[in-house]
Amino acid sequence: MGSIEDPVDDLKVTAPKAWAAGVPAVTHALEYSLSQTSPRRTALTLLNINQAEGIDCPGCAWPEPPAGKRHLNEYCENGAKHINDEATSRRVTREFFREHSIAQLDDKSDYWLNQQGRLTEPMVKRPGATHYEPIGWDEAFALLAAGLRGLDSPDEALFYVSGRLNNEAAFLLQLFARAYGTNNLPDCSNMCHESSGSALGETLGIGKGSVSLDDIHHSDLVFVVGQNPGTNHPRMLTALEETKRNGGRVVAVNTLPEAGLMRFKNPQKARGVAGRGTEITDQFLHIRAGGDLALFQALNRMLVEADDAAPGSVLDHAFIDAHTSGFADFAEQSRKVSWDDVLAATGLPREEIDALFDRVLGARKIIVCWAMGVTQHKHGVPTIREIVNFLLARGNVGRPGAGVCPVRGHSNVQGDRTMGVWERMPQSFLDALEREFGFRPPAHHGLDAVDGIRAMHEGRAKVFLGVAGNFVRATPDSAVTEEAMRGCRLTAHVSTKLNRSHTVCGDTALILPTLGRSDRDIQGGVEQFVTVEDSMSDVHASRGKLPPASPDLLSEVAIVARLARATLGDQPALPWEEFERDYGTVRDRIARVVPGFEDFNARVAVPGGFTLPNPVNAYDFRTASGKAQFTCNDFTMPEIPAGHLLLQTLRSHDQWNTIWYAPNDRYRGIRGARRVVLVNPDDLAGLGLRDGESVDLVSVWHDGRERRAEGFRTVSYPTSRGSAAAYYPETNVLVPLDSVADISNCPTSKGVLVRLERTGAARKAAARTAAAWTAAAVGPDEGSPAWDA
Ligand SMILES: Nc1nc2c(c(=O)[nH]1)N[C@H]1C(S)=C(S)[C@@H](COP(=O)(O)OP(=O)(O)OC[C@H]3O[C@@H](n4cnc5c(=O)[nH]c(N)nc54)[C@H](O)[C@@H]3O)O[C@H]1N2
Ligand SMILES: Nc1nc2c(c(=O)[nH]1)N[C@H]1C(S)=C(S)[C@@H](COP(=O)(O)OP(=O)(O)OC[C@H]3O[C@@H](n4cnc5c(=O)[nH]c(N)nc54)[C@H](O)[C@@H]3O)O[C@H]1N2
Ligand code: SF4
Ligand SMILES: [Mo]
Repeated sequence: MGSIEDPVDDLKVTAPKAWAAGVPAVTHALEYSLSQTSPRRTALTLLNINQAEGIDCPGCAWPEPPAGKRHLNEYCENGAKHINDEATSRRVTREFFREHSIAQLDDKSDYWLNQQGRLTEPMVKRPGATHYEPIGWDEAFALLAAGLRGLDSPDEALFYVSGRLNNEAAFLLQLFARAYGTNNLPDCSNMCHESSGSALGETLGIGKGSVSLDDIHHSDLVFVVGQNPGTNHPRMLTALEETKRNGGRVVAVNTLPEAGLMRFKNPQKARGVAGRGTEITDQFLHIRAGGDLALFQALNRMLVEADDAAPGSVLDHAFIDAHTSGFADFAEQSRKVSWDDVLAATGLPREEIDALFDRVLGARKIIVCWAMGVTQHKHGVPTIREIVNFLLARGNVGRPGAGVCPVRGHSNVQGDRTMGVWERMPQSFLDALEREFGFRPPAHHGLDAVDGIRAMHEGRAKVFLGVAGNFVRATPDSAVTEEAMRGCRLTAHVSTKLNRSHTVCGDTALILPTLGRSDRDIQGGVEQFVTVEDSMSDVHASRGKLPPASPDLLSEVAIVARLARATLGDQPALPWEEFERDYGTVRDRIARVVPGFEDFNARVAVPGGFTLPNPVNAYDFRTASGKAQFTCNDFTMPEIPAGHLLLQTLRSHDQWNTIWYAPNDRYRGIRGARRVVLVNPDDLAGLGLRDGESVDLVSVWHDGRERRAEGFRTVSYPTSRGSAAAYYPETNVLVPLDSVADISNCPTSKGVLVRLERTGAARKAAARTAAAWTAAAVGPDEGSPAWDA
């Protein structure tokens, strides 16, 4: 197969776009799809994606409209790219692994690794070997099983899950891990919406969103906080367009004026193709990084004070009295919020907050949506608690058109949690497993992603199994994580495509290739389907349509079932073969273990599936007090010492998490390069830097370890003062492992304190050190390389 070279670094910057989607989005989706596979396969995937009898989009977790109300093209540009990145015709074969040593592969970019195509057969790296070599499935399972059985304690193994995994395989994986004897089930949620789960579980009794698509459509006011839907949840713009058409308003709170927050041209509608599109945002609050807690504290103070002035006219006392606890303390704390603090933390003029407050007073039904701009901060959990306070105060929880909406990332990340992939599942779930399967799951909590890395690094964890995802690139502190991975006795990854987690591996390493969402899955001659749960708790089927990428692939269900059998034998006696043969038998077990899944097989057979009940919408709050909980949260804001910036590590338009498809970020006007750092022009000037200058990003953390990302170029950009933005995963090296959100342990990927050093300056400093060592003369000054914008 032809090798795909890295795009040449060739930065071009133009003005950020004022609108999202429209015709260019369709063109880009088709261009990428056709670069991967044939027009016929592209047509097949695109006709089936998100259709009731079709393939669930492997992209984000945004829900589909009810069956019968879907468009023929019920997908976005990025969904089309993701599915055809999976449906690619390119293949990674045993010859490929013979030609490329692991060291050579490790030198390649993440882009290059992904572009090689689909994995086709199981591979092993033996201790001391330089290359992966083929291995049969049975031997691969025996090797992994022996590795697991050879540990001193089951807690020396980690079972990582990424949110692409379907419900059936996720349920079996957690069953296997617990039958084996550990709750070590870290997942991508640990790095994503963990702060949402922590805050919502404590205050509302369930860690999920409470709204439906219909609620969004009929809300009076929708907040979109710390989220970039134009890129990351593109069909959310269709929903917000509908909100607008029904007379609702949208408020966006962001450190960047993202294109998708401003105006949307719906490519499925004539007016979106030809016209100006829909203004999405009625008010944009260009907030400082980490200022969201202060913003909601300010709104809460205003609500409480307005109600103090005219009791009963602002707050929903009937709701507060009947359904909540802790109001008096919350109100008292809110009255003390300092305006000086609020204005400093948000960087917003008082008039903008006043205008926002007027909108709030004018809205009976309010929804707050949020994503990584909120969860990945040190104070992500208190920020979300304060959002809950804000909604509870006017009774905006539990009724139509109102509620909490944490917008999930991966297509089945919410489902994987529902299935029990969590290191801290409640005892009631473990008891249900025991009743159903007749063994006692371990009760002590397992390790999450960050603690799992620490355990590997310290030699307390020795075997790592990753099912989907790219652990090495998704996690913080890349240098530390890589050491941790390389220190393992055995690492194994169930994957569709090659990635960094295969090149940074343990002493023995396995690549276990699997079917993707788009592949047809036949077991014992019978076509199987899998199920997923989206961000709004809709559960439905997904059926692959393409011939499998290789005859030697196994499904994820089959891999987990066979590994479990190889490891556990019949202790405990569980029907792993039956589970593999007929996924319906797995669903029967889920129906008996997981609340809300009664009659699972029958209800999921209906096109479009069913929606899990959210007790919050019946005013049933399963918290410690049995009521929705108001909380008191201390004011806090990130401290940014002079000469520093707070870096957020985020996604470009042309990437899916750790994998980038092209070095472009179309809506932000950046093309041809990813090692760029977006900085406010006034901050650039203050730092004595020019637009387009070559800099290293150096993170500042109290452990004294140097974390440096080299060779970035500054781009003068309208980000809020004091903040900078650069792409993940190139910048993960800068996020200290110990820098996590309070309570949730989520890495602070949106709040990394950095300084910018001229690349030339760094070289000069290095040269000076070298000179001091060798007492030789310093060479000619290279300065910073010439660059024109
Ligand atoms: N195309 C595409 N789609 C995706 C993904 C992908 O990689 N590519 N990933 C999926 C996954 S797993 C997830 S979790 C979601 C992520 O979806 P997002 O959360 O939208 O993803 P990020 O790119 O991390 O963007 C964070 C947003 O928060 C803003 N922000 C940063 N800091 C702050 C702050 O302090 N306050 C406020 N108010 N705003 C802030 C940033 O400017 C940016 O707009 O997307 C999912 N969908
Ligand atoms: N600095 C920084 N770090 C972050 C973030 C950030 O904003 N900034 N975001 C965090 C977030 S929100 C998340 S969710 C994580 C994402 O972390 P992960 O979910 O671990 O990463 P992905 O890039 O989605 O994983 C891509 C790989 O999944 C495999 N894959 C794809 N489809 C399938 C499938 O159907 N089955 C199987 N078995 N494998 C498949 C492919 O081999 C592919 O290479 O990253 C986190 N890390
Ligand atoms: S919005 Fe998300 S789920 Fe929908 S088509 Fe786009 S990527 Fe797929
Ligand atoms: Mo995510």
